[in-house]
Amino acid sequence: IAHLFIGAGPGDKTEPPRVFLGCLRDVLVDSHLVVPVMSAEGSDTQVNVTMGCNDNDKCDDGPCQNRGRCVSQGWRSYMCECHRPYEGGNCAEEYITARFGSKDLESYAVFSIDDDPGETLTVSLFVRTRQPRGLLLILANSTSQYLRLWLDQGRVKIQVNNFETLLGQSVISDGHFHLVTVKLDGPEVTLTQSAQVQSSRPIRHIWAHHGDRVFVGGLADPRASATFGGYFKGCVQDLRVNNKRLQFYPIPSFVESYKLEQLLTVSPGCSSDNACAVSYWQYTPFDRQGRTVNSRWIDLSFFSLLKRCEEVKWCELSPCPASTVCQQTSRGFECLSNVTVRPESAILHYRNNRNNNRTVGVTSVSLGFRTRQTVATILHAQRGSKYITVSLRDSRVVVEHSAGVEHDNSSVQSERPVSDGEWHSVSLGVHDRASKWIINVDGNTEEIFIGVADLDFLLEGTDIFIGGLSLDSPVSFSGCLAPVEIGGLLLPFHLDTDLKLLRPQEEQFSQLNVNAHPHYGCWGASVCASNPCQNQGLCEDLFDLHHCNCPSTWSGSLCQEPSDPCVAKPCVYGNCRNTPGGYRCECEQGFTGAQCEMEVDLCVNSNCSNGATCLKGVQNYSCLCPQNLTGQYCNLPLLPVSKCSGTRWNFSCFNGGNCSVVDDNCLCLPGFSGQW
Ligand SMILES: *C1O[C@H](CO)[C@@H](O)[C@H](O)[C@H]1NC(C)=O
Ligand SMILES: *[C@@H]1O[C@H](CO)[C@@H](O)[C@H](O)[C@H]1NC(C)=O
Ligand SMILES: *[C@@H]1O[C@H](CO)[C@@H](O)[C@H](O)[C@H]1NC(C)=O
Ligand SMILES: *[C@@H]1O[C@H](CO)[C@@H](O)[C@H](O)[C@H]1NC(C)=O
Ligand SMILES: *[C@@H]1O[C@H](CO)[C@@H](O)[C@H](O)[C@H]1NC(C)=O
Ligand SMILES: *[C@@H]1O[C@H](CO)[C@@H](O)[C@H](O)[C@H]1NC(C)=O
Ligand SMILES: *[C@@H]1O[C@H](CO)[C@@H](O)[C@H](O)[C@H]1NC(C)=O
Ligand SMILES: *[C@@H]1O[C@H](CO)[C@@H](O)[C@H](O)[C@H]1NC(C)=O
Ligand SMILES: *[C@@H]1O[C@H](CO)[C@@H](O)[C@H](O)[C@H]1NC(C)=O
Ligand SMILES: *[C@@H]1O[C@H](CO)[C@@H](O)[C@H](O)[C@H]1NC(C)=O
Repeated sequence: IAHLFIGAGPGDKTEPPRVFLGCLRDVLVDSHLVVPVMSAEGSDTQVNVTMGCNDNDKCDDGPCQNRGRCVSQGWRSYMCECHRPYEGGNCAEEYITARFGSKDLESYAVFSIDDDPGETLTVSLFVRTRQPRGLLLILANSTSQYLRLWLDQGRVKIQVNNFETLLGQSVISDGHFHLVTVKLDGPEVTLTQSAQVQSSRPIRHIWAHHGDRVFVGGLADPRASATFGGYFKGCVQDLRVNNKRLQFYPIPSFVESYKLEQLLTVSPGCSSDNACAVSYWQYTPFDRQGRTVNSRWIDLSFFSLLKRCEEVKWCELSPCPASTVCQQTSRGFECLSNVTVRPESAILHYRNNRNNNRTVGVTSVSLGFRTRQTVATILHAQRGSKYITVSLRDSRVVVEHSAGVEHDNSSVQSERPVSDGEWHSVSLGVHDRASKWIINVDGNTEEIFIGVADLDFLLEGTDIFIGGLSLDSPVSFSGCLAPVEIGGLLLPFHLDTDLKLLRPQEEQFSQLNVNAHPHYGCWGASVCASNPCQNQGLCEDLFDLHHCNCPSTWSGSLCQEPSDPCVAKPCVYGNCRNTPGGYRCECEQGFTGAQCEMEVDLCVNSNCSNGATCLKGVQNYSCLCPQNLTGQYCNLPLLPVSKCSGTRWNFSCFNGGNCSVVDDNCLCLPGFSGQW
């Protein structure tokens, strides 16, 4: 009994086995087909042989995750070249990030070098932080810390042999991950950040040996750590010395790693202790469960994944009262609304919460309004001799301003009237080239200030009033206001206590007058409620102004006057005459109808008789008679030339005989006969 092996030899124990990988067909032994044949079930004569020949490149399926590069290995297998920090056969695993300095605790990790890395040493790691200072890593033997890495003003600083230092160019403390690589190659050290060489310099040789230690994030001694910026606060991921990993938390895949000796208050993951929430707590009355005195509450888990207030999607927490629109701002949110201010409500009073250290001054003021008032104060603020007032005078916008210097005051008035009950916008902005101000009304540039405008005082704790001149003065504005903005900050129409969350932005205006009860939204006065229109007139609300749509018989602003119907000239071909409660048309000849709009058809009831044809003429008709009729209405016979009548004077019937029109013969009196 002989054995024939196809595709692999007997007992091939080489690793990997030298087996044939591919397709075979038409394998004949003495004209017996041996391949391909189906072997019996359970037989071991065919192993890993399948019918058909349809293998494809395994890389076609894109097996490598996280942008890993697929490399075909023959027909059946592939290899993924992973990008850092991904690992594993399919690059599906990620090195577990270590969080240092959580809750401002001192934290560090220590690894031991258990081989001889030699003369060339490459240390690389991902770093994420917002702290400009902090100790990243120290390599030390029993006598010397021969390599130190720390952050100084947000940049990586390196010191080799206690002596030679090197500083990165770009700042990495921006909250993003940065791959930092330090290469000590013989007499030179090079710092690379995210594939960009930052700097390099010559050094004295260093040697890393078995037993050396790697300190990450700090040293056991806080004072020693403080020399290099203190304990690191941030995240480290995928730390490597040469090609060996320094894993804080092992991943399932096997990778060659140096041994972790110690891990102090380091935690896995890279959740921050969220700067936003922390600073948010500092000035909000929330308790730690997120509840407040007003039983406003927020879901704290919302913050746990986040870092900065800018990254919180505040509006998703629905912080604004109904009827307002939540708008995300760069560091928080605002509740936008329109508001109706009436003399019976109170002045709105604002103050900015910061009165110092603002780096950017006020370069714009904008507001919108809708009113029918011709004279009113909209906005007023004064600090010492500086002031600004936006008001209406003679239906026009007036902006008065003084920068506090004598004679450096100005007053400008818009050209177009704005008291028409429509929305209008007013904005003041710095003209970009000069330090002059431009006033815009409804997008039209109206005027350029002559003086030097300085509105920064509006942010310096100045009282700002909307609707009047001061808290004690009566409200002089009546109408609606759209959001008012000063220096990019909104003057909210709501009190802070109306919001479900306090606004987190550091800089903000607050509405301070708890007695102001403005009506949210824009509501005109109820001008039609008392139904001022008389005589069934319909009242139309035109915002603080009504209009009566009168029935035809009434006129006047309240439909109070009977209307003169003849004014409308209702008679088309005729004269209009007023009658009690209406009018009458006296038509011209040939016209008829209530408005004399119809031409009279004279033929309809014509006197044309005996089948005569009526012919229409101008205001008249005539009759076209059949042949044997005549007369105006064709009612007279047209006699033929009569034998007897035609001869009446000389051949008339004799002896009293009459000439018959019927047969033109003489009708004789009794006693007479004959033709005549
Ligand atoms: C008969 O009368 C006609 C017209 O009246 C006249 O022209 C004619 O001369 C008269 N003939 C005789 C014979 O009188
Ligand atoms: C058959 O293929 C499987 C999967 O590729 C492999 O694990 C097994 O070792 C193969 N069998 C032999 C005898 O080579
Ligand atoms: C420690 O490292 C430095 C720098 O490589 C070297 O000069 C020194 O001999 C080392 N000391 C020990 C005990 O290995
Ligand atoms: C304010 O009123 C204007 C005009 O009616 C409207 O377009 C705008 O949406 C309103 N704003 C808010 C926040 O309700
Ligand atoms: C304002 O700025 C000064 C100097 O720049 C600083 O000393 C002070 O602490 C700052 N105040 C606030 C409240 O930020
Ligand atoms: C400007 O100031 C002067 C006094 O300094 C004052 O008399 C004048 O009325 C002011 N003009 C305006 C427009 O406010
Ligand atoms: C028809 O004749 C009568 C009697 O002469 C007259 O009163 C009437 O106006 C005539 N009608 C028309 C349409 O001419
Ligand atoms: C038509 O005109 C004639 C002549 O002008 C007049 O005698 C007659 O009465 C008119 N008929 C009608 C129906 O107006
Ligand atoms: C007029 O002539 C028609 C036929 O043309 C005839 O039927 C009718 O009787 C005549 N009328 C008179 C008054 O002669
Ligand atoms: C002829 O006419 C007259 C007047 O109309 C009449 O009095 C007389 O009787 C008539 N004669 C005959 C024969 O019909």
